[in-house]
Amino acid sequence: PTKKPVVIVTRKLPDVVETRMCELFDTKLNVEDKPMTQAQLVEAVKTADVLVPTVTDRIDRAVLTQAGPRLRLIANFGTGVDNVDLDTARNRSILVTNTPGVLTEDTADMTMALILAVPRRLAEGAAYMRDPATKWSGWSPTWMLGHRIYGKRLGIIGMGRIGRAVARRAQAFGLQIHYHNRRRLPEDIEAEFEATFWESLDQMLTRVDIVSINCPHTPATYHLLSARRLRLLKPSAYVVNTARGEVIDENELARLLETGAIAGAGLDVFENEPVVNPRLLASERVVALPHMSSATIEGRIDMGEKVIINIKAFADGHAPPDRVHVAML
Ligand code: 8YV
Repeated sequence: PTKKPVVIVTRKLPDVVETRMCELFDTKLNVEDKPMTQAQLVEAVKTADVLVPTVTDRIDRAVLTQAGPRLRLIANFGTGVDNVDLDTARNRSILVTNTPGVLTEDTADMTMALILAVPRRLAEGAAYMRDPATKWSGWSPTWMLGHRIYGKRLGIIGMGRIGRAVARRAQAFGLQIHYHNRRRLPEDIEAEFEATFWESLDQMLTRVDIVSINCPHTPATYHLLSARRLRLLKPSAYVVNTARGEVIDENELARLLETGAIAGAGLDVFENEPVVNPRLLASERVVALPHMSSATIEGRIDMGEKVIINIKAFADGHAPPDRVHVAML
């Protein structure tokens, strides 16, 4: 039998995933689940055949240029690969794989939850009921009023798997689907969602009531919702982001929320995680979550299975099924 590949996992994964990985590979686990320092990542890539990082590990040029000759695969535990310097990996012939598909529905559920929660002030109401300082004085016809979802226009930025899964849910809630994507979708898919395509993101932003970010973070989408574009939104508009914080200019978003120039935001991701801009947290118009859209036990196990399938294919000398090509992004 051929030698098992040395696999270094940077964070604690579900037990079933770790057990299976230890059966199949010469696996080094991170039992403490403390994020590795850059120095520890450099040590890891010097000895591993395969590295399994997560969104919290910066696999940048400095790390990759110090990788040992054995390192051939970075099997990212996550769908977004903006934590990995793909160009340097390619130049050094290191394959990169991700975990697409298995967190689509969970992420779309959380996106929909935020689309509902922010305009309907769900978090505010729940916090009010729990706060021992506020004694509920009873119902009133003009109190805690939010805004109707039904019939509003949702503008989805990025109509990939997750964007479409959001569209499917949103349609059931009576939202009208608008979208911006690099490529227009085939007619039959557009028809399924009764979706309106906007080649111009600027034009879409002036017309929609809720914007949902569902694109990856790449050099091309960094601050796609720039200060200028955010100012195109109607004052009654909401922004929801379950993709990556870097896609939005957060400072401008905070400013617009403070001045009431937009109505609210539902944010599961932030520019400098785990540091969150305090101005966003101070705003009652914001529902903030700690990067948990894909955080289901089922999803994490599925992600682990994907990682295992990719490593196994690589170890058996086959092309890993979820290889990420720079041109795909
Ligand atoms: C994970 C994510 O929490 O897959 C992604 O892109 O952001 C999340 O699902 C994270 O990636 C785990 O590494």
